[in-house]
Amino acid sequence: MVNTLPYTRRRLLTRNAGSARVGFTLIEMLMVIVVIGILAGLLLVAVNSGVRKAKEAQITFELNGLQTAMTSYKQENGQFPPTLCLSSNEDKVNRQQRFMRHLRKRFPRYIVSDYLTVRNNAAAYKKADGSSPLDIDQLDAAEAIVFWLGGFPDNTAQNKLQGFSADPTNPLKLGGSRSEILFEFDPTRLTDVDQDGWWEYVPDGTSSIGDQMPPYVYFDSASYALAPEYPSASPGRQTAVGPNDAPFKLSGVGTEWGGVRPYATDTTVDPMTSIPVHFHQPDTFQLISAGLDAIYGTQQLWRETSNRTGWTEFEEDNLTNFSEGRLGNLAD
Ligand SMILES: [Ca+2]
Ligand SMILES: [Ca+2]
Repeated sequence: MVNTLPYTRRRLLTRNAGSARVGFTLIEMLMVIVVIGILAGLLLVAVNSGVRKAKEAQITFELNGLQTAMTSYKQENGQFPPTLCLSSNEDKVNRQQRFMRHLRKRFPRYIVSDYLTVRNNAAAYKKADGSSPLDIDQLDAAEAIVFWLGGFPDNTAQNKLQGFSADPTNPLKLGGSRSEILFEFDPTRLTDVDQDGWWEYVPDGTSSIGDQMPPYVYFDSASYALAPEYPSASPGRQTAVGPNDAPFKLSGVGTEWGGVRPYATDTTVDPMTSIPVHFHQPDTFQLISAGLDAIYGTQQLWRETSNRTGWTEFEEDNLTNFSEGRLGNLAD
């Protein structure tokens, strides 16, 4: 319609419209900047939250895979693999006997009567850097996962786990045909932070606070029933580890996660040892990731209800095989 007006009339309309707006005022500019700032902040929060959720989903997925592998392990071998570190206060001979009992159950044709022979056979376990483990009865709550599900490395720079020898009379030797492995470990995430020669397996990525992720840990209920002691010192680790120690936060060589303990369902303790006796998941096992805060926490009390007495903020984001998400979510 404007085009039907005479030329001068159109010029007037255009000039009037233009003179009404010569630019943004300072206040308008500031408002725009503030709005952009708020939007950017919201976007950043959304992105961070999305990244966090994606990382947690990845860990949960892997925990489910580890759980399936442990279940297959029991179907094939009659029992879940033992956690020896639970009993690090236990007499060393008892611990070695428990280890031997499990080996005989799993490899009935592996005829060895003494632990020393087993230990010497296990010395074949060498990593790509050529280092050997300290001792097979020192497998801790993190290392047990890698050893029992993954077996021995192939001794190349790949750090790839190849299961156990298919020779039933010496499953601990290297080379030859191998038994099927139950879980495919990502070689790039095998680590040995405590430098004892046994690998641990860490979740993918770094924590949300920038630390290296602590490894997955595993506790089986049968071991706990036999030796319900929280882990204490093991070679290369700091000593005093007790129920009241600081939360374990992995930040490099020399620190440790030996203090991480299985969850109990209530505060009932053994009167002699003051150790919680009611293992959560009493017939199976617990797999625990410290979550993205990289801290396991100290209270070890699993709450089905909203009563969080004794629950620390560090437990809130822990991921386990006995919950669908963070522990904190399910405690509400
Ligand atoms: Ca290790
Ligand atoms: Ca945590």
